[in-house]
Amino acid sequence: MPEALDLYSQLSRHWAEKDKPFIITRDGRVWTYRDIEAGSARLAHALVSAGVAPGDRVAVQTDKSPEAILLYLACLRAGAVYLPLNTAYTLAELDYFFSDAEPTIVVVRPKMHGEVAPLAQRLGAKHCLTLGTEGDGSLMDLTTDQPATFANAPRSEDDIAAILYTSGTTGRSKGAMLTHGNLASNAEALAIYWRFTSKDVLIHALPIFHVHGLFTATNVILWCNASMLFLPKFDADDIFAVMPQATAMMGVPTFYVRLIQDERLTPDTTRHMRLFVSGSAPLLAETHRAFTAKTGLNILERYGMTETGMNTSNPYDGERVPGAVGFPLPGVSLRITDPESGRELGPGEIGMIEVKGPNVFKGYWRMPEKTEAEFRDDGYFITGDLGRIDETGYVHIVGRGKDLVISGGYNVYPKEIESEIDAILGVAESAVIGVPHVDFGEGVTAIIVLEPGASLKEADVIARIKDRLAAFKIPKRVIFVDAFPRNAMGKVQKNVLRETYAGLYA
Ligand code: MCA
Ligand code: AMP
Repeated sequence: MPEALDLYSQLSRHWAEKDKPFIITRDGRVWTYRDIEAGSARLAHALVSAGVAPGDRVAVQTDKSPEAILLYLACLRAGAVYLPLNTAYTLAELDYFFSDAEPTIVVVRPKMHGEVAPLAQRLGAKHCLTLGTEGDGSLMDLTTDQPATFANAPRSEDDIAAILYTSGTTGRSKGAMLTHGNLASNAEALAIYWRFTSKDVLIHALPIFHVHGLFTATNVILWCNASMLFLPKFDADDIFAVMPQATAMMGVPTFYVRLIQDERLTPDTTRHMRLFVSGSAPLLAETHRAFTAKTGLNILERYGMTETGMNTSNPYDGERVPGAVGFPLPGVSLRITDPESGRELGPGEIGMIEVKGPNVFKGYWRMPEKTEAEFRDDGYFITGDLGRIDETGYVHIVGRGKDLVISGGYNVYPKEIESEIDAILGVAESAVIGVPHVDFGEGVTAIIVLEPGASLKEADVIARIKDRLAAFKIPKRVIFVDAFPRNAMGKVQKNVLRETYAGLYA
């Protein structure tokens, strides 16, 4: 019989040590590989009993817990499409995701059931179930008496394993369809490139609703039959408490900015660690160097996207260059092109980063035109990031062709915030920009021109939008101006605004 190529089969093939801990929580609870096989089987039965068929979407907005990871595995096994959602998303945002993805089942935090269930029902979900952080909730109730084995739904490499929403420059979020093959190929490439083995113990402090925490971190650990120290969120006390048991950590630059300010970061506290990985946003060269000065260790920076998983990485053995994102991963082709013509550019020239490989997604959910627009005829995906390849082959990201702010590793598309602000009575127009921020890398900042006679204040603007947008998208500052700087075409010059307010969060 040919080997099954669905992600769960590919991961579980590596689980030789069944009694090995997969997840260890801060309070010492352990889920072994045997436990996750049984637990995900019970949850897969629960999903099927709730009416989930292969290809159906299961939308999940829950707090981080081992059971939430089991639910992800259960979806893979049932052939369902896992659709994780940031816990910061508001009801207005959920409305859009549910309308677009039409999930069969919605799983939410117990405290949110009252608010979300009517919305889920109105938008056609069969059930709105709950999952708490202590193995509680109506989803877990459905697992009682379910068998500990499950016949996995047959899935091919090309079937969709997950949809992750990523905002677009137009303000409307797009669901990136990631296949079993996309996720498996990236897990394998990273496990090999970063030398993960079953002896590794990863500090996992990232959220599990984005590619970084869910796929890059968790799938690599699953691929290697390794372990993770599972923390609810980034907390320096927790990180230092578990570090003596760990060998590796993956984080966004904000993790490292915070760690270098902590006097506990020393060669001694990090002596057990073989690898620190950074990604999701640019790691400042000064942060890289400060970390090395304090620990003697070099952070390994890599570059990825929701649509592609990881594309490039600094080398494990060779030089990890501060400010560079390294080389294309094995199997990934990367080129720099002229953004207008698509013509390939030479070494050192700055242009659009395009990638192709088994990691690159299948397309945007129910958006064939948008999908087509972001691929070249020869299959390369246009990332929207501007970069160059230096003479030694290292890729450098030099900016973004897309109007995007990255705050603490979360993407914020200005258009979405501007649309909400522009709808406020008294606002003539707004421009949302990212301004250097010591902690978050970039701070979301709104610049507003008011209608004549209007008298809105910063707090009024925040109050009007905070129930509609996730908290991380809310501007850290709102600034009022008489007029925007414009170019000859009348377009607002955001680069001039970024320069003007560059010192705002210094
Ligand atoms: C929290 N807040 C934020 C952010 N996080 N504001 C701006 N940007 C943020 N990232 C706000 C909260 O709403 C709250 O506001 C206040 O800050 C404190 O909240 P708290 O929860 O205490 O914040 P924190 O725990 O300090 O979180 C900061 C964090 C976290 C550790 C940087 O945001 C984080 O873990 N980020 C990782 C994101 C991530 O995994 N990205 C990967 C995307 P208020 O006080 O007003 O309520 S995947 C990806 O990008 C690609 C594929 C890739 O390459 O990886
Ligand atoms: P997302 O849409 O959340 O997957 O964010 C992907 C974007 O994050 C990329 O297109 C880049 O703009 C940015 N990004 C990820 N990793 C890095 C990195 N190491 N350096 C600079 N930007 C990065």
